[in-house]
Parts: sequence; structure tokens; C-alpha cells
Amino acid sequence: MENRNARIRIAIQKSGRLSEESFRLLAACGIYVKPRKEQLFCHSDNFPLDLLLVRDDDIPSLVSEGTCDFGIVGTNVLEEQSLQKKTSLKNDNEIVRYLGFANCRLALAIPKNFPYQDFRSLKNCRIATSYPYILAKYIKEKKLNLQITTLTGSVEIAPRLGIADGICDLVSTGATLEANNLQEVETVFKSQAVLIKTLKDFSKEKQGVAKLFQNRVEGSELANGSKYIMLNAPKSALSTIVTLLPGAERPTVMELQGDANKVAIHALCRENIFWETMEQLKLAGASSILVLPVEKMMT
Ligand code: PRT
Ligand code: ZN
Repeated sequence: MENRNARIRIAIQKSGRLSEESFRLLAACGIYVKPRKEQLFCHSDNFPLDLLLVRDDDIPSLVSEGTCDFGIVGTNVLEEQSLQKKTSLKNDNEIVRYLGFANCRLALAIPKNFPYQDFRSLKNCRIATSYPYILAKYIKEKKLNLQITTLTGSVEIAPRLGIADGICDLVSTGATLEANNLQEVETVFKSQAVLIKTLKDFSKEKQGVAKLFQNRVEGSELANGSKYIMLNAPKSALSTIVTLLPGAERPTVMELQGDANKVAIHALCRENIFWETMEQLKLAGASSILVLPVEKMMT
């Protein structure tokens, strides 16, 4: 019978901007979970992992308390809650990996007709935000005096309602600010999704599963930004060509049969390869250039 203590539990957002990519990450790790409608707890049949589908705001504390072993959340939520908890609870989780999705920034924005020169123009202004702790830390560092008005949603309409002079809210494309006649003036905090892990102790069996899971996340992340390149080149161009390969480590170089002056070069590139790089390789003498995606990687 399967040992229940050896299953890991991960909290991810039920529905919202983090959900799709969180599921995609699990799939890239070869972990298949099929949540049924309205089901908050589901398990994977092919990996000892259970999923808890919740609101993103609940994820840091579920992981801190050890109800879940891992979680995927934005650093905005993590930072806000850990600044808030500094006065009460200790934050009991760690970031194990930056995941590179749900990128956004917490920014200060003001009405377009506001006479703004630099952040000192905001002195004594009322700023509406859902992130009062991150904003308080920022203004303390900047030695700026502001009045913070905490709102839980629809922050962007606060200036129009006359309850604030400006806002501090998450921005990704800037379309919401534009639609509300606001201009972005300062970046307060840059955010992206992260994988967090509890600092509570794991049983020995769970430790093994957790390590396996983290290795798969790392492997899929590494593979994500990597390409495998194969090309032929004159031996004399070898050193130039190797310097052109982005993020390549120790390429394999093989002599081509029937042509002692030419070699085949194969390399794993840890960065994307753009058309410009291929054109430069061709100019340096490379031919038959093939770029292949890397699906999985284990180092
Ligand atoms: O229900 P639940 O509490 O789980 O979801 P939520 O409504 O709190 O969060 P959700 O799904 O909106 O966002 C989840 C996480 O995605 C956030 O905590 C961020 O880490 C990240 N993220 C990335 C964003 C954005 N981009 C974003 N653009 N979160 C919110 N926005 C909002 C922003 O508040 C503003 O209203 O989108 C609007 C601005 O977008 P642009 O593209 O018009 O600039
Ligand atoms: Zn939320």
C-alpha cells in the first residue's frame, strides 16, 4: 500500500492569473493532475503529489503552517504578507525557484494631469493600494511622506472617486492605467511567480519525494530556455563559432568523414537562439545549422 506520508502537497491558485502556468509547470514535470469542477483537493496518479486549489492570498500561510509542503505564488503576495507578519508570526517558508511567469510590477500611478516632476512631487499625497506594507517599506526607504489608504480591490478608480490622489497597484501591460487616465511614475516592487517550500521538517520518505519534485522543476525550467544546436563548420572557424553560441558549455566536436578540414559541432545552449545568431554563425562559416528544442534536462 502507498505510504501517505510520502506524498507531497502543493498549493496553487484555483483560478486566476497564476493557474494556467502552474498547471503547465506540473505537466512539464510529467505530473498529471485532472481537477474536476469545484474540486479543491485532487491527487496525481503518476506522482506522489496532491494539489490544493485555493486563492493565491492563502498560499503563503498554508505553506508556512505546513498544511502544504510547496506553493506557487507571486512575490508581491509573499512580500506583502511577510512584511505584515514581521510584527506577529514568523514567516516559515523559503523561495526555492523563481518561475519567470506572472511577471508584473507594483507601481505608483497618478492622474495624467498631475504636475509630476519626481517622487518628491507625491509628498503628503493620499495613495490607494492593496499593498500597504510594501508601499510603507518603499516610502520609508525613499524618506517620503505619504498617506496610505488601503483598498482591497478596484484601486484604479480611487482617484476618480476623490478618495486618493494616486494609486499603487500591479501593472503588466499598462492598459488598466491607460483606461483610467492614469500615468505610471515609479516602480515600487517587481514581481513574478515563485515556487515556495515550507521550512517545517519533512519525514525521510517525504524528503526524497520533495527532492525529486524540485529536480523535475529545475529540469523543466532549464529545458525551457535551452536549445540544442548542430552545425558543420571549417576547423579554422571553430573558436569563433564556439564564442557565438549563447550559453553553450563544452560543445562536442567531431570530424566529418571525407573532409579533414571540416567538423560537426553539437552544443547545448542554455539560452534561446535567435535568427540573428544563426546569421552570424553562417557568416563565420557554419553550414547545415539545425536548432532543436530541449524537452527535459537532468544535470
Ligand atoms: O481569487 P484570487 O485571490 O486567487 O486571485 P486575485 O484576483 O487576487 O489574483 P489574480 O489572479 O488577478 O493575480 C494573481 C497574481 O498574478 C498576482 O498576485 C500577481 O502576482 C500576478 N499578476 C501578474 C497580476 C497581474 N499580472 C495583473 N496585471 N495580478 C493582477 N494584475 C491586475 C492589476 O491588479 C490591475 O488590475 O491587472 C490589472 C493591470 O493589468 P494591465 O495589464 O492592464 O496592466
Ligand atoms: Zn488574491
